[in-house]
Amino acid sequence: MRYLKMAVIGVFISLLILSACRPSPTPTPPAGAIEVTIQSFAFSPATLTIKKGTTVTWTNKDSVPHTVKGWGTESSSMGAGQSYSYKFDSAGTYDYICGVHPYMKATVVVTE
Ligand SMILES: [Cu+2]
Repeated sequence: MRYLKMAVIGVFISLLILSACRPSPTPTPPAGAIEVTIQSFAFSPATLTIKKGTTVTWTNKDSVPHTVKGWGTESSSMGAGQSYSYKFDSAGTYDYICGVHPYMKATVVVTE
């Protein structure tokens, strides 16, 4: 019985140590996370200025699919309510369009 008791205490202590190592249970949104809305066949805001290292999330609020296409990359097709995120690590001007509707144009300006 003594061994069982010690084993239980050992497991309890291990769990305590493990839980102390885990990040806090309430995840804070990443600093400087920015949202772009796709609605009525337009990106809003059309020009966005952010600091480098910022993640931008596009969310499609139209019922038709859109993409984010530019700087040599393209998101997969976003259906209604779907999102796409991209982290801008380098300063510069990033022009982009929707691959499905190339007349949809917008820009992300990334500063140092
Ligand atoms: Cu589109």
